[in-house]
Amino acid sequence: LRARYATGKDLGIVGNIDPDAGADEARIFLIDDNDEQAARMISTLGVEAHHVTHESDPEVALNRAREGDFDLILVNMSIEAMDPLRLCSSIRSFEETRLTPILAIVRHGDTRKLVRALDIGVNDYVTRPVDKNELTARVTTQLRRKRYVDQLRSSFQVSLEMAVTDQLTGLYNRRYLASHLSAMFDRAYWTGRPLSVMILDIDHFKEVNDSHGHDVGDRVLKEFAERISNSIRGIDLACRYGGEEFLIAMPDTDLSFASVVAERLRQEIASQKFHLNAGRDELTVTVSIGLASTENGPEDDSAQKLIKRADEALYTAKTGGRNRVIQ
Ligand code: GH3
Ligand code: MG
Ligand code: MG
Ligand code: MG
Repeated sequence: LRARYATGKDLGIVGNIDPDAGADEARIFLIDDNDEQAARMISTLGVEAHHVTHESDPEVALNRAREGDFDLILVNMSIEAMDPLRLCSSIRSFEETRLTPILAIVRHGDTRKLVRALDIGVNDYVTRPVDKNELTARVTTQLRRKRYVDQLRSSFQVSLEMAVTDQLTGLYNRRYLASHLSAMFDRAYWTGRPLSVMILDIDHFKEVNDSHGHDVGDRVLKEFAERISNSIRGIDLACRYGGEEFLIAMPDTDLSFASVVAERLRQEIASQKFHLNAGRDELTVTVSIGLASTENGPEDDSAQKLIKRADEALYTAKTGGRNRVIQ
């Protein structure tokens, strides 16, 4: 998640869609069993510095289309070894080429085939004999559109990830937790399986900031989040709940198992020192943990109540002396 977020950010694409970015490096796939016509098209497209791959066997072409990561696929609609309409609809149905634009090459006057091709999802067409300028113009249009859609999609992906991710730690943020935890709760409710929640609050964290500075505090939070991530299962949900507070939701987990996990985590935090300043300094950090589980009683009728009870247990852990797990 973090890697993709960083990649999107590096591209600088948020709010900055430029359909001409990288315009000269298009990969075009030409499926045509008419070698003479194919050669003419390749030389026309070559002038635009596009990289053209040609395949005359439609069966082979289907596999190459899926593997080639092409920006545009040109299909001769008079190809003989396979129904070209079936060829186009297969290209549309594959996950890898679902969104790849298809430009059909249609015999002049073959309106019936053209209409069916457009119906299947072919994006545009040129008629045979192919006019060089028209081919270039229509290819350029499709490539621009493809680049625009690609950029929109990755920009949307970045926004989506930013909306659910805590910037400092890379964990989910509290906003995401709200929606996801109630879904987890509903599932636990209907399946009758336990759901446990633990809230972790670093002890005397203000003192870490006061004696080592805010940057060191940030680094401790990052490492703390990493240790949490490394100690939970794939189905568990970890989020940064507040400044130095974290929440872990564990589906299919009863209170006794959750307390084993929490106790192991507490001990690991307290015993493994946090390394600061490139390993020159070490710092001991402790954490207090409050636990609650759906199996505790019928009063657990919402995710909010579950959190509230974990929070109350955390308060007891704090007032009881910190560095402990309370359920
Ligand atoms: P307690 O054991 O009662 O939890 O004591 P505490 O000092 O951890 O609790 P308190 O709530 O008094 O202080 C939390 C501190 O966490 C205060 C705040 O400056 C710090 N903090 C919150 N968010 C961040 C952050 O993103 N970075 C850093 N460095 N510090 C943060
Ligand atoms: Mg706190
Ligand atoms: Mg506090
Ligand atoms: Mg604290």
